[in-house]
Amino acid sequence: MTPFHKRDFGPHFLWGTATAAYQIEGAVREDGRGVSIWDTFTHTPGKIKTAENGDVACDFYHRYPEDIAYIRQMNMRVHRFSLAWPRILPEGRGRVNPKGLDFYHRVIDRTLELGLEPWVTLYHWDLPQALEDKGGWTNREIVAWFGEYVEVCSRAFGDRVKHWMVLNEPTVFTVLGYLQGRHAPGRRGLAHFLPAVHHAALAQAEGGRILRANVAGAQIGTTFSASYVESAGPTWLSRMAAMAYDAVANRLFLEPALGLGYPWRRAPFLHLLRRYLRPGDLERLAFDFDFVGLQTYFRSLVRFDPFTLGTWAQEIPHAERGSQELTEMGWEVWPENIYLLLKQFAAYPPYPDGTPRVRRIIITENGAAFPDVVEDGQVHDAKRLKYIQDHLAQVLRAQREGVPVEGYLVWSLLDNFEWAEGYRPRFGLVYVDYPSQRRILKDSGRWFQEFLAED
Ligand code: IFM
Repeated sequence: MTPFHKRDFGPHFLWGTATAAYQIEGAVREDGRGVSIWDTFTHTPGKIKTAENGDVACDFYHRYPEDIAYIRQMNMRVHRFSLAWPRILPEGRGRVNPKGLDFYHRVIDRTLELGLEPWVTLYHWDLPQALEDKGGWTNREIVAWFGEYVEVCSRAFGDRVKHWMVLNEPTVFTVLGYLQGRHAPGRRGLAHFLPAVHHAALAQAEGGRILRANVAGAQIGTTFSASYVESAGPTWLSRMAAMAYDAVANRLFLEPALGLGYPWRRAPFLHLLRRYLRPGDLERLAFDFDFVGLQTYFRSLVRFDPFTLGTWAQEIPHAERGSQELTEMGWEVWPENIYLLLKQFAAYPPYPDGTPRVRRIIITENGAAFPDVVEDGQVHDAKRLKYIQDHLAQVLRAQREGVPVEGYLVWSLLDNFEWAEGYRPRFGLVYVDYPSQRRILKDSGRWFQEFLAED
């Protein structure tokens, strides 16, 4: 028995699942799709732990009717998915690929036909390679390239799609892709990272403005990776390091969007961003989003580290924290993290006219990877289910304390390609047997089916 009911979350609370194009679609060479930075990266030896790639993935490109039906079967309402920029504009700009648009029209049709709401993410990391060849996110022109892509998508789908998210986790794709080189496009260093941050932050707001202009009745959001940051020690240096880490992990893209500018007081090295600012940019970074997408999996316990330039912070490895449980990703299970983040996100001061800065929060991703075993055609994923239930209890706790959290989307609908980790970590409510592409609804998915069937 869970200590809560569906009705405790309120009649309008949104339930659903989230996915991303490159992680599930496959069909990378079909119907005129262009090459993305993830195609290039996964085919470069040594980049992916298991030497795997997204060429076939879950074959969602062909199996989407059956896959979307699982969301309906679980009695959920929201189907969050992302559009692949190179499917729609194979060279990133200019020529539109009608077959790419057709595919997403079919996905949207199927979603609506099942009585679900399509929630579309515009950018979930699969930048067209042709644009990376011109500098990618480090080139300021990307704000216009991205704007062109948003124009095409909003005009094509805006009559039927009313929920939009501009970027997925900009901190993650700029830190891993342009600072540490662990994700595509594999660049390293502040000289790549800082311009990428500024241009992504500008594109985030610009995308919002284009959607507002083109889509009548749109609900516009964008999503942020987050991890509640704690200082591992009581010293002043440790607390300063935790503050700078929090600035990068939780505030770098959120605060400019909220009209608060970059969090440079908390992380002085961010003043280096000024090098890329042009007159009027600070105002252009702001956009009045209808909702904020919060995505979280773990907390960050941080200590002072004299060798990490910039934040002077180092995260204590999850395995060294004495936690009871680590997920397949090696992440500590610590459910209170989601509650503390919800409180932090909701605590921003209102705009001068009194309207709240953060109006609604949707948990646009939360979930866990654990090793799954198929037994007699079933997957008894008790650990995943407990992780989700414990996190939901913390979401409810925050909501009861007045935080405007109005939805929870599970990462993910299907097991899928987990970027540099390959296919080993399984996050799905639906198990995917990759060689046969057979699907099995896991116990966690069955739990949602029953839980959400309640009045
Ligand atoms: O798989 C990713 C997703 O693409 C972005 N958010 C975190 C997930 C799990 O690592």
